[in-house]
Amino acid sequence: MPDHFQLLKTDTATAARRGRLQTRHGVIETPIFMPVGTQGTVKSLTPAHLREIGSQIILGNTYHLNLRPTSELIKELGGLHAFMGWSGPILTDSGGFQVFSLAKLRKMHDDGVEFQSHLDGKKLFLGPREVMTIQQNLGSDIAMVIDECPPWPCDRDATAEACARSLRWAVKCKEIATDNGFLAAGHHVFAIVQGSTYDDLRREAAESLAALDFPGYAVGGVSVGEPEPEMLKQVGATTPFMPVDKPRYTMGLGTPPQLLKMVALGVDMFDCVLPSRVARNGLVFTPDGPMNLKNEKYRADPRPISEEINNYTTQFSRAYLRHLTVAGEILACTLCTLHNLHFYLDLMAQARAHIEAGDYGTWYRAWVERYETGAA
Ligand code: PRF
Repeated sequence: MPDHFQLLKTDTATAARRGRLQTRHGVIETPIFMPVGTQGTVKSLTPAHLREIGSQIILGNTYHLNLRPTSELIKELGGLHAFMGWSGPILTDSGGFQVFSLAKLRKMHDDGVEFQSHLDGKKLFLGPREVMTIQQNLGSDIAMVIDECPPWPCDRDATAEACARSLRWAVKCKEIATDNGFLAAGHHVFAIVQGSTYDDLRREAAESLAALDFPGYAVGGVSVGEPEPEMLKQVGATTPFMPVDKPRYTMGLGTPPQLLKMVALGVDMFDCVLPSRVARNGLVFTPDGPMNLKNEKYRADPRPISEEINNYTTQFSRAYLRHLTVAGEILACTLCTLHNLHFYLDLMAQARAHIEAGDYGTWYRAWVERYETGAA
């Protein structure tokens, strides 16, 4: 058992796991959701808000922070934790995926990807050396390797090529992090398993990466447009071949039921912009499904978003939250984001408690059933 990750309990009826991950900035109890702070801020919240709702770790983005204000500047100012006033753990994505979703004029090379900044058109390059340097400048607690995420759908040959390139890049990232002392200093580097919809390619990628003994492993290339059953099938085709004694992370998803279903498949860590993004549009989560605060039916509704949830936002009426949302007030973003992130963090706290109690399987199925049939 590696000393940075403790597997405290594995569920018997599902593949759910209860774990504990040690980082340079504290311990993370898993399963866990990581609020997304792409630009060095979880939009509309202060670090004090994040702590109040129980955030254990947040996510930052190499691609964005390196374009602006640059990782060199952040390093000069003491690293990302000091720069943004967040003293807890930070995971950073490597930037390869964001190049594909945001940048212009991309060109793939064997040693990295060439692209034009979506901000000012400047020509840039990201390869293993660059992403590891940037994440070291940021002071990331968990740095991701650079990978190539195939689009959906993607033919088998192109997928195999992306897997081969991602494996070469992962080897290089680990070498760099070993040689420059990043790993020895207690920072973690996670590998990413690609393979699109091809189970055998995912298995091969997972096994090759497992042999390299990374501190953690991610499922990449899911939730890129495929239907939910396909997404879950891919996660389920990957987790059995990931090391049991290392944390597992699915990148960039999903809805509350999807998180619970992935926990049942043996995933420990999640991030997603969904709860914070939809909050800014007046959509809030409840145990009976999502609630659109813009709906006219809440105009004079004195009740909180949910009687069962206790957070800062649930002291206010639906009518007040609807008013703020319809009026386009900044406070609407803050209150709805607080609520949605608290909802996700609390859902993971409930999952942890039920894995410990040994009834995760029955609990999560009942939770999903209520959420999916509810009329919030
Ligand atoms: N790779 C990286 N970041 C990601 C993804 C990926 O495949 C995804 C896909 N779900 C989201 N973010 N590096």
